[in-house]
Amino acid sequence: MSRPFRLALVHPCIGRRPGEAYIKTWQMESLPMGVLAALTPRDVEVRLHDDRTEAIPYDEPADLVAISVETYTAKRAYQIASEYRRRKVPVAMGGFHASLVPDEVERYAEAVVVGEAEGVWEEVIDDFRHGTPRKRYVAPTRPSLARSRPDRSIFAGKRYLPIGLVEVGRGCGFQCDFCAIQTVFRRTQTRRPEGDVLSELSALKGSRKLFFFVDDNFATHPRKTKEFLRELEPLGIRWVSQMAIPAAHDEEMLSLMRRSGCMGVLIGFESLDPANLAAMDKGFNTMGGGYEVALANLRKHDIRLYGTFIFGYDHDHAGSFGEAVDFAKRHHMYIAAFNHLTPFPGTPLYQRLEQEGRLRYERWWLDPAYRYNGVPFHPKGLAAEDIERGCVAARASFYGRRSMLRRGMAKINRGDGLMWRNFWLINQLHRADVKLRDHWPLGDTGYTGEILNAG
Ligand code: B12
Repeated sequence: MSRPFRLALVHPCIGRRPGEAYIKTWQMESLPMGVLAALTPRDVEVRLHDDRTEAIPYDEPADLVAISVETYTAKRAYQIASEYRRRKVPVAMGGFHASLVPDEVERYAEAVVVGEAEGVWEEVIDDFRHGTPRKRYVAPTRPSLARSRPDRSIFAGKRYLPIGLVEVGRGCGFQCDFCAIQTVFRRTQTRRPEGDVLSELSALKGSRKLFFFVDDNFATHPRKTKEFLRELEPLGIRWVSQMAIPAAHDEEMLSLMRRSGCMGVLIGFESLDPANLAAMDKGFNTMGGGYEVALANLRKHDIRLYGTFIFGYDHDHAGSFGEAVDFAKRHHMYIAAFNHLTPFPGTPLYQRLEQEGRLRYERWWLDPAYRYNGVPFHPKGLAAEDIERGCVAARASFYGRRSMLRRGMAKINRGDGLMWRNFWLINQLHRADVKLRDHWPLGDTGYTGEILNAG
């Protein structure tokens, strides 16, 4: 009898300094790998190696390695691929970066999948099994997500944060100029069958106290979202997700969200300056009376906030950081992110900065001098270093002890026992990350081998 085909799935980390622990807040279940495992024919032997939580056993026999590549993890993914290539194991790559810049990724992979895995992955496996792989596979535009329930058996024994990641829909209808989502999904959203999501949640309910719906914009289709929330309510779970401001002006939506167990949402405020918002094609953030009205609505429905802010658009100035931090503190945000603007390849932002000659590196994600938190372009009005320092100072202030205490004692954050306990844990983790993340390397700095191109 012939032995089964062996597939190794690899989720790369962004990078590491040997001997140092990886960023804790980034260690969550790998849904791309879970979905890939689910799409893989049953007679294939599948293993997951998560580079964020464990060492990769390169010498364990494998017939094919599949690596998920994001822009921040590209350098590390190419290092890992080289290790396998040295052992004559072929590598397939996919994911956001592969979809954004397939010509680059193709240099380091025997096969690259552009777009979603649904609809092409079985063909990729079949071709490798028969020794006839193609160099590039392009997914049909927006395949059905009917078979996208992740196979979580591959997560067994991995030490992920205890939050259940579940997808309801994929994509977002807006076109913010910095966002990789709109570039890859062209402003469309597809949704998993509701029954499938609900049965996945029912099965996980006993082992997860909190769920994270990883949708790019949970409320993209208000009518369908409301239908889903009505079905969700009887399950009695706690959940958090991500959405855009318009939903915060829809009180029926907020009420349904709360009743179905919504504990909080991530909202991209990005900037307090309408001129910056207009420049990023996110003018809709100021709709319906602006942030204060939206935030009052969320408070009224007891929905906590994870606010995210971006710095580096042309109208930012030295005071922008302090203004955003004060705003986040004043509104007692549960957590908040203060990041520099990042030009991801393929986005309208990247093209604009490239045309204006403002990119500091040819490809920042592969440049040996580039580190996490480095501003990879020439901003206007502020120096790149001012933005880097401003972001770190904003995080340090927001996660400072006094701010944590004030926010932690606010009514909105105390309202639920589990979420209140989590508040201290999560804020502590983010507090520790402020220093750790700054200048975190891309790629493993201990990697001494060559980066090997695929044939
Ligand atoms: C949840 C999430 C997180 C979570 C955890 C993710 C995890 N598992 O560890 C947290 C909050 C930790 C996080 C952190 C960050 N994230 Co994030 N995250 C997401 C989000 C919202 C969902 C990811 C997900 O699980 N999707 C569901 C799975 C099933 O979809 P998928 O990953 O796209 O995979 C499909 C295809 O891409 C393809 N595919 C993927 N891999 C492979 C591999 C092969 C071989 C094949 C064939 C196919 C394939 O098939 C899959 C099924 O169709 C995405 C947005 C999105 N829609 O994906 C952003 C996203 C991936 N994150 C992004 C970023 C920038 C970050 C951060 C750098 C943010 C920051 N500044 O700190 C960090 C980096 C962390 C890290 N890489 O270690 C960007 C990446 C952009 C890019 N160009 O690469 C995204 C796309 C968001 C965005 N708006 O641009 N993130």
